[in-house]
Amino acid sequence: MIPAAQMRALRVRPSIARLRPSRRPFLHPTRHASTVATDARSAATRTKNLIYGTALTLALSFGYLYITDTRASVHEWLVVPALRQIYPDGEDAHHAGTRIMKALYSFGLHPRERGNPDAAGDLEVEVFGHTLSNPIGTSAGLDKGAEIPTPTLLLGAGLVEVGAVTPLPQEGNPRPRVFRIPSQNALINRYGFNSEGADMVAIRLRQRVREFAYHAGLGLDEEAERVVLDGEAGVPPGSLMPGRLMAVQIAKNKTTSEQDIEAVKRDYTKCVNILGKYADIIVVNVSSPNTPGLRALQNVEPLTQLLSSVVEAVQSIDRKTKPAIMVKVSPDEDTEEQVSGICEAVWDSGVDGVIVGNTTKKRPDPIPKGYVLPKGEASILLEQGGYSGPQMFERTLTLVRRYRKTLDDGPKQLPPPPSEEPDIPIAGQSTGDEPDASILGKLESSKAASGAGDAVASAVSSLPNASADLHDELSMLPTNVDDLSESAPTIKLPSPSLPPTEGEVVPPAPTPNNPRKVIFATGGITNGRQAREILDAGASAAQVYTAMIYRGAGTISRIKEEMREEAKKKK
Ligand SMILES: Cc1cc2nc3c(=O)[nH]c(=O)nc-3n(C[C@H](O)[C@H](O)[C@H](O)COP(=O)(O)O)c2cc1C
Ligand SMILES: *[C@@H]1O[C@H](CO)[C@@H](O)[C@H](O)[C@H]1NC(C)=O
Ligand SMILES: *[C@@H]1O[C@H](CO)[C@@H](O)[C@H](O)[C@H]1NC(C)=O
Ligand SMILES: *[C@@H]1O[C@H](CO)[C@@H](O)[C@H](O)[C@H]1NC(C)=O
Ligand SMILES: CC(=O)N[C@H]1CO[C@H](CO)[C@@H](O)[C@@H]1O
Repeated sequence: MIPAAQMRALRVRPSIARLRPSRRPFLHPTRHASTVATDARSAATRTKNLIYGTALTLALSFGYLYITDTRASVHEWLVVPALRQIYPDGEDAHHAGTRIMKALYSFGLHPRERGNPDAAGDLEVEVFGHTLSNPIGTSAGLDKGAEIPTPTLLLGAGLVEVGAVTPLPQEGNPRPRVFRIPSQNALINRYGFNSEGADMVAIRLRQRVREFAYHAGLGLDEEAERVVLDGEAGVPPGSLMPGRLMAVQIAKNKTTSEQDIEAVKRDYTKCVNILGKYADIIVVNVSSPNTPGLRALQNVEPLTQLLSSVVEAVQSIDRKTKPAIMVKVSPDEDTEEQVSGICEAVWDSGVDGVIVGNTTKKRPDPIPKGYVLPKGEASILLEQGGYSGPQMFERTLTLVRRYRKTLDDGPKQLPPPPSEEPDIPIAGQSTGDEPDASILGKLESSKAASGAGDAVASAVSSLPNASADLHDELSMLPTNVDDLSESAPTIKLPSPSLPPTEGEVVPPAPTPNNPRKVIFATGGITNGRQAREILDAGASAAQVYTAMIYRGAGTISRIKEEMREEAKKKK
């Protein structure tokens, strides 16, 4: 991609050259002196032009190389303050930033990480059967409409999350709805899920896939799209870049009542049907179960149902490998009951992981300790909405540790349902076709089944021969029953006669076939040391939002560089 601008820079020289002959006629009338002198002069002119031309070319080339490098400090010290000056409203600045990025990208002038530092492999992490080149990502809200996933990845991110996207377009809350607290490098937002709607975003994502296919020489039609989405182009179908992943976050319409589980399910299902095939990961924004007066288990039920409906919708996505599914949970829902309730629903529904953290409704104390906010900022703190900023970090870290532990403990081990035939529920679920509703009901309520996918996974591993491929499929998509028959057509699960797993009650500890639930973390992560701590606490990726707003396009490269320095210091 480099050539576009360099070519333009280089083209300067021919155009300067063209100037020279046209100047000659002007020189002619005054040409009394000897031809020697004239020749000397024109030689001097030529030399001067050459020097100017070369200097200009070099300046443009270096300027281009500098400005389009994420390591250039202009992004932080010039672009960010300029945007803030020009656009007093945070949302306007954000839109402008997105527009600029889009335009620069289309001219090949976008900032990008140079030198491929991730090639060393020192920051690699395994996620859902993919090797991520690095664990730093952007989080939801930064690119709600999926307008700039590619340039965002080119900033050096291993992961980009677009969305949230709602089934139908909706406005969100009235503006202003984003507020800066510059002294704290913090934001308050109450966007209220403004979205262009799933159809619009899907059109964009489809276009992106087709352009990729076209550039890869596969054509521009539906078949080319299918080839790319089925992974035959050698890149993940979402990110379209090796070693990177793209998550798509989905949410319900505002008018859909949270209490109406069936309606919320329809919203999620619709989003999955429209957007699912373009994602490597589907993220669901959920509320934890906390209806007062209900026992923990009763609270878990609706959330499990909701997540199960997403799992089911994902299984019928028309693509060879299905996206993984994660839920994003609020840091404000942090009681023991809420955390264990969410983890329980994750296990029971077969969701693959949790994004721990978000903005908070609380208002943390300003930093440094004892700092008194300027008046204007103090009043902004009173705005309603979610707070994000570096103060959130410790809470995020603590919460990641708690989720790591609770998820690793596995599903609650409740007593087995009285005297049921142990193998029937597993078999019913594993065929994938028309499972007996009453059996499923028992499965749900027994809570012993640890998620259908997990049961299937362990069952498959005990089959006479589950090929290595199948194992891979499974570890990537632990819950995906349909996938088994689609992607490994030679292996048919013998439906009703799976060998009963003896003992029954104890759900399996994580194994290669029954992978550990994945955690991503978001909330207050601003530097490499923190990212490292978050990973050490059990997360596989650290996502940033607010830090990018304050520190610009180079933030991700910088965080990664700091992680590498941390690693060196330790040695
Ligand atoms: C303006 C703004 C919009 C956001 N929109 C969403 C969203 O649509 N969905 C979501 O799950 N999180 C959203 N978030 C939360 C971020 O994804 C992130 O989890 C949060 O800001 C904490 O991370 P940070 O400290 O790095 O900013 C938004 C945050 C901000 C500041
Ligand atoms: C989303 O919202 C619209 C209008 O507010 C509503 O009619 C619809 O049922 C909701 N769900 C879906 C899936 O469109
Ligand atoms: C997202 O989750 C939060 C709580 O965790 C909830 O308050 C909000 O209504 C959800 N929004 C949507 C659109 O699903
Ligand atoms: C996450 O934060 C956004 C923005 O503040 C908010 O709209 C959304 O409801 C939150 N989601 C969860 C799951 O907390
Ligand atoms: C029983 C049987 O055939 N086992 C084979 C299954 O496949 C693996 C390779 O994936 C072989 O190593 C086993 O011998």
